[in-house]
Parts: sequence; C-alpha cells; structure tokens
Amino acid sequence: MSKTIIISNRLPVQLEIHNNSIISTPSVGGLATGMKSVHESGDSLWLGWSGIPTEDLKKGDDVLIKNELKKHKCVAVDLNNNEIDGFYFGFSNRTIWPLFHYFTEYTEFEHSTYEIYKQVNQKFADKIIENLNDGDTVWIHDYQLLLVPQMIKEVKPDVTIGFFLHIPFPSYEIFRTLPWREELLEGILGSDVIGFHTYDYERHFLSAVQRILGYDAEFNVIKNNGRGILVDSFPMGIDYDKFHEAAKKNSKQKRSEESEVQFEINKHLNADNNAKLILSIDRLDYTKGIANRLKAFEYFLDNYPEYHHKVRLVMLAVPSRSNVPQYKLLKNEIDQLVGRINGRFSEVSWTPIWYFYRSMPFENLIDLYTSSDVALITPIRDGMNLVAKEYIATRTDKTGVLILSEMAGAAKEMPEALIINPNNFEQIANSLHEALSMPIEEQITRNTSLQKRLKNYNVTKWASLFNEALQNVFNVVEKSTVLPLDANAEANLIDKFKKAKQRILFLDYDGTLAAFEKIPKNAKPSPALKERLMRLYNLPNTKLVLITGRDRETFNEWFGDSPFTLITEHGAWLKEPEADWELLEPLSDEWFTSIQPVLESYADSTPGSIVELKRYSLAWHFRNVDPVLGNRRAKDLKATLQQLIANNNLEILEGDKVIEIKTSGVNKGKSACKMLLNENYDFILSMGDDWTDEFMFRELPEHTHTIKVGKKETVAKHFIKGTKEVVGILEKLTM
Ligand code: ADQ
Repeated sequence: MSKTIIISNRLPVQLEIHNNSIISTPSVGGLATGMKSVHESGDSLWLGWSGIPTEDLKKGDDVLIKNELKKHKCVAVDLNNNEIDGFYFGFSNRTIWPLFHYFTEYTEFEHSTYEIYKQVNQKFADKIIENLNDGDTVWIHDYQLLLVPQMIKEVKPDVTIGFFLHIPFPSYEIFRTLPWREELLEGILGSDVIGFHTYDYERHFLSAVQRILGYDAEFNVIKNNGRGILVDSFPMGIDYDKFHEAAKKNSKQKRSEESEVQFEINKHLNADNNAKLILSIDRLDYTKGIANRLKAFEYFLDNYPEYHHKVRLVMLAVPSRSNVPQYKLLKNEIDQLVGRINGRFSEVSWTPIWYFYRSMPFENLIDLYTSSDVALITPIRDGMNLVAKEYIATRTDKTGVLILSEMAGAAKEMPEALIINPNNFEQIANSLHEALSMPIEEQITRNTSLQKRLKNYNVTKWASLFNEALQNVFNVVEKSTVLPLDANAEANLIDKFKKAKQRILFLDYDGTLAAFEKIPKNAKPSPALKERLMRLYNLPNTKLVLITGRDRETFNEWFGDSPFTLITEHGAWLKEPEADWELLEPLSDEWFTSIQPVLESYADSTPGSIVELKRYSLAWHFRNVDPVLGNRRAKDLKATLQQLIANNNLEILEGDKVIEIKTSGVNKGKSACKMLLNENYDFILSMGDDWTDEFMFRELPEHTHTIKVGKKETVAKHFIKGTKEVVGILEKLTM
C-alpha cells in the first residue's frame, strides 16, 4: 500500500541512551506537535535526525535506535557533530532562521556552513529515496531541508512531492540578500505543491521566484520547465480535541490529583479575590519577543499600579538552540530583565513574574493554560504560533483573553483576539488592562467564534487539505497534449530526414538557435553555431531558412555573407543566397509617427525596457524589467495600442517579453509557406520558441515536423527543452 513519507529535521521523539537502554521523549516545537497527530492517524513513515550524534553511539546502539524508532514508525538519518554544527546550528539557525524572521543583523553568510547544509540535505534525500516505493507521496517540512525537493525530483521525477514552510517566507528585498538565493529557490521548486501558513508568505515566495529566477506564474501556479507547481497557503491548525478534552479532564480533577504546578497556581489565585494570571509560553527565541514582553509588562506595572499584588506573569520559556551565541545572549538578557522587574516590584507576599526555563509535560501545560486569565503572546515575527491556538482550545468555559502580536501568522485567523504591535509597549499595557477588565460576556462572545474556527479547521483538516492539493495537483496545473521529442520521436525524425529527397528547414533564431541575452545584440551567432549551420546547408537537397523577428540590418551583419536563406521582421524581408534583400509584402512606416511616441513613453517610465525600431515594425522589449512590473505595463500598453491601431491595418504581436506592432497579415507562417511554392519538399522541419512561431506551426503543411522549444502552450507536435537540445538535434541530422 502506498504511504506518505514525512521528512523533518527532528523526529517526533527525542532519544537518549543510558546504560544500554533507550529513553524516548516527545519533541517540543510546533512542527513536531502538529504533525504528530497526522503521523499517528495515517499510513506514514517519518524520517529525521534522532537527536544523537554518531560519535556518541557505542557498538550496538544503532540497532537499539532502529528498533525503538520502528515502534514510532520512524527512520533515523544519522548526523555527526560536524554535520550538526554546520547544517543545524550553522546554516539553518544562523543564516536562514534569522534572515527569514527579518533579523538581518544576526544573519551570517558563511560559505562553509552552506556546503555542509547541502551535503546533509543530500543525505536526507538519499534516505528518502532508499525508503521510497512506487506510489508513495513525499511531504518535506521546513527551512532545514529547502534543497531536498529538487534532489529527489531529479532522481525520481514521477514522485509527488509536497513542501511546507513553518516559518515566514520573507519579502523579496530580504530574501535577495542571500548569496545562495537561486539554488535555494530551485531546491524548493522541486516540489509539486508548496505550502505556507499565510497568503503574505505565499506572495513573497511567488515574487522572489519571478524576480530572481524569472519564471512566470499564472495566479499561484509557477511554470518551470514544463512543470506546473502549485503554491498556496494552508494555515496550520492544532489537535483541538486533544487540548479541549485534556482541559475538561483537568477541570474535573480532585485536589489530591493536582500537580505541583497547579498547587502553586491555586495558592496565588486564592490569595486575593481579584488575583489574575497572565501566561506566556514560548521556546526561548529572539523572534518570540520575550524581552519586549517583559519591558511592556514593566511599563504596565508602572502605569497601572492598581494591579500590583493581584496580577502575576507566568513565563515559561523552553530551552532552545543554546549552542547559538544569540540564544545565550538572549538567555542572559531575559534573566536580567526578570531579575530587574522582580527586584523593582516584589514584596514579601508577591513576585510579579514567575519564570520557568524548562520544558514541561503536557499535563502541566494544560494546568497553565486553563488557570490563566490572559495569554500574552508577543512575537516580533512568528510563522504561525500554535500556543495562541492551544490557549483558546483549553478554555472550556469560554472565558480568557488572548493578546496576540500582529506579526504572528495566527493573527490573520484570530481577529477576535486583542491584536497588538509587539514594539508598542503602551498598546500592550493598555491591552493588558483591557483584557483584565473585559466583561465575561465579551470574553465568551470572542472565544465562541475563535473556538468554532479552531475546532473546524484543526490539524487533521490542515493536513488533509494539503494532501488533497498534493493528490489533485496534476489536475489543477495545465495539462499539455504536446509530446516531448523523446528518443523514439527523435530517431523517427532523423530517419525521415535521411530518407527524404527534398528537405527544407525553418529555424527561428532567438530562443531557438541562440539563448536570450540581456542585451539583444549580444546574442550574436558563435563561430561554432555558424559552422554547424554550414554543415547542414552543405547536405545535398537541403534548404536552410533562418526565420526571425529581428531587423534586417542585424541579420545582414550576422549572416549576410552566409549562404542561407534569411527571412526577417516576421516575414517582411527575404534574402536568398547570393541575392539582394527583397520586400515580401508592400509595407509602409507612416504609422510610426502615432505609435512610436507611445512606446517611447512606456520605455521612459519602465526601467529596463527599450524600444526597437525595425524598418517596418516597432517593438517594446521588457526582458530586463522587473517581471511583475513588466507584465503589468505590457498589459497596459496592449490596451492602449489596441485603440490606436484599430483602423490602421496594424496588429500587435506578443513575443517572449516583447510587444511588437506591425502591418497585419505579415507573419512567419505566410512567408514560410511562400518558400514552398514551386518545390516539392518531402521533409519540412520548423522549430521556434515563441508565440510568433506558432504562425509557422499552424500554416505549414500537415506533414511538417513542428518542434516548440520550451514546454509552453503550442500547436506544435513536439517540444524540446532549450537551445542546447536544438543544436544537439541539428548535429545529429548532419551525422
Ligand atoms: P515554534 O517556533 O516551535 O514552531 P509554536 O508554534 O508556538 O512555535 O509551537 C510551540 C509548541 O511547543 C506548542 O505546541 C507548545 O505547546 C509547545 N511548547 C511550548 N512551550 C513548551 C514547554 N515549556 N514545554 C512543552 N511544550 C512546550 C514553528 C514556527 C511557528 C509555527 C510552528 C508550526 O516557528 O511559527 O507555528 O512551527 O508550524
């Protein structure tokens, strides 16, 4: 039976070995907590690092680990200390984590850690491939494994791959600072479905892909090498029932069953009629805004002295990544702040902050959630933040107030919370006052809607929607009927060519024989290309036609002394070997005066675009324009031109990053067909890459071998990948 392979850096269990026996504890953190319920309820295998460096393993430990992990349907990827340092503490947590959370000042650009990141990603990919069976689906998680999707796709192109990013995807302006930005994007694009928590992260990603890689996106589908990749937002939910039921159980427990944590909480709550608890829970991380929260709490105590003695902040911070310098500094800063605030305000019977620096068992988390009147969650940046959702899920009587930072992904789904800016201490202090004095009815109204949403859209729903997208992706993305020119089709083409008595070849130039250049003049034919074309030309009974949208002058300069037939400006001009240029159609340039100024004004206001003046046509090129702006301006320009050309016998041609205006009826199809008059060709080949070549594909006789370069919408019979492949085929024809 086919299964889902889940891959994340850490497994849902952490292992420790003591005296030849193995201890496994659940992993903390949002990813592990969320995916655990998906893993437990489905047919899946989870791959990740066990938490023990290979250097710490004694003989036989690997078998112990393997057997223990098998019970949890897990498989370990082994990492040594050097790999953990470079991949995890290094590139993942000193480069990607800070950068993606907009902490540019903490971001290190270190080539050596990137190299290890790459090697470890390959290790994960190899392990996945080792465990992969036909029909399995792969679901890769998070920022430590950005390169893995492509590494798998290259070896197993038919496997369906999903990728989910649990942290924010930053704006293009931040992402572009990464020296490895292209490789990382290409890595993620090995997936078929890419998921983010929010639409903002999704649009940042789409914009980075378009601007950095230049790939086109149609709404949220990226087109890459004939593949359609779906990008969407799937806000992660929690296991609502688990938290809600645990809270219900907690409320029914007898005094004798209470935990020590609950006992201490009750002592505080019973000390004063108006005693209240404010809760904060996070991993100790600079993104979580813990220092800001403490400062805002101090500001609150200064400005609302009526809450002294009555209110206590319970702050739980789980130790995290303590090997990374910034986390050590943060720990010191928090210790000092807690010390300072408690020192300033404490009295014999009251300390304003209870601070715990440790992980807590699930039951104690529930004690804290259910006993707290307010949850104060103030991250500076947070992909989602599950604690906010967990707090609401445990409020079985629907009381309690959530104060939530607008910088957490969760804020988008929880507008009933008191939403704050984590840098605005005054707003946080005022919100604390508002929360502590909020009428019960209002609390119930707000939490009723929140709970309804969290219950419906829980983690199972989240996972099933993602899986659904993954299973349906091939229906959503465009299906093409064009076939690749595979080995068989290629052999057939060569065979027909060799057997033919009269052959003619129509070859487009830019994007077909030569790759695009930033500056069009730089796409000049290389001596090697010219020599290859000469070899084709020298074959008996073979006519070689280079057919282009380019202007006559440029082509004359490049090929004027070659014996090929040249057709330029989409079929306006023809030059036969040894003959002069002749105009194929009666044309005029009188209309330039009304159109050229419009194009010039677009070129002036669109940085990177240029106007090209041909003898009988005008073109506006936007290859070097920011792709999003370029497409928008192209649309605008087209609309403007449509009104201007209405009565002029002109038409607009949309090529690859170019809009061209020319006399209507002149096109590559018409001029190519003229070449066939008076001759009886039994082999016709036509190759081209853009929309203007479609005229040839459409108008040439049925038996023409039509080949599109690049897999785009086309009426051609076959497609091939790029210019390199075109040249490869031409070479085979001459062999
Ligand atoms: P995290 O940064 O780990 O997750 P979060 O979403 O808040 O942040 O999840 C923390 C999880 O750890 C919660 O499930 C919570 O119950 C648990 N936890 C917290 N403190 C604990 C303690 N002291 N003891 C035991 N358990 C504790 C990353 C992203 C988030 C994103 C998640 C999920 O940074 O933005 O929400 O992944 O995608």
